[in-house]
Amino acid sequence: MHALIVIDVQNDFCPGGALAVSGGDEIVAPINELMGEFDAVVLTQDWHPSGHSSFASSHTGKAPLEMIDMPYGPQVLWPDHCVQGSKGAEFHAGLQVNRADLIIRKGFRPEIDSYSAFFENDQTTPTGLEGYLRSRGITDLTMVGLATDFCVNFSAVDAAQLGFDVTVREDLCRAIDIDGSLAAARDGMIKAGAKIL
Ligand code: VGL
Ligand code: ZN
Repeated sequence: MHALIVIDVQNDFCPGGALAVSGGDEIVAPINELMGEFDAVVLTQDWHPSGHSSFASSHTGKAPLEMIDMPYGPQVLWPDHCVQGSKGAEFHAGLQVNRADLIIRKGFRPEIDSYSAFFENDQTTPTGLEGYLRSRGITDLTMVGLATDFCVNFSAVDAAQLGFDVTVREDLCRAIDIDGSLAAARDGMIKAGAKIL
């Protein structure tokens, strides 16, 4: 059983959004076309309360893309994005959301960020996705979405470490790429055992 995992194809990660990823909207139509080839389709949705601890605006004197030390380790600070219930948190209007079997939300705990679809950034708090996939007998995952070097990367590494057979369709992902983060993400995904296409 093979699932397509569509990571964070939301307005705030597309051109015009609060944390726009260059070309983020280009992947929407080809992702829709791919959905029919899988036994299951799962969408993830970055879903932060306002004032989330990953927002630079929540830390006096900090600007977006600066780093901060959280109890669980270093954390990049972001512009306010994907605030629960906002337009920016909605999926891109062209994405075929109706074809999803499951939508999993992440990043809803104020004090902890969650890039990965499987574990929050403390690398221990589960989102529940692993249990869903296993109980459906899903062993293989193809990952697409935004952004290659953050949420796709963390999701792919966790999935590979959990023992899923993971393929990242890099042509159906777009990256933020700060300070070599894309190259580092590629290395990390390959080391974890994910295949990059
Ligand atoms: C993401 C930064 C902050 C992502 C989410 O979807 O890659 N990046 N929140
Ligand atoms: Zn986020």
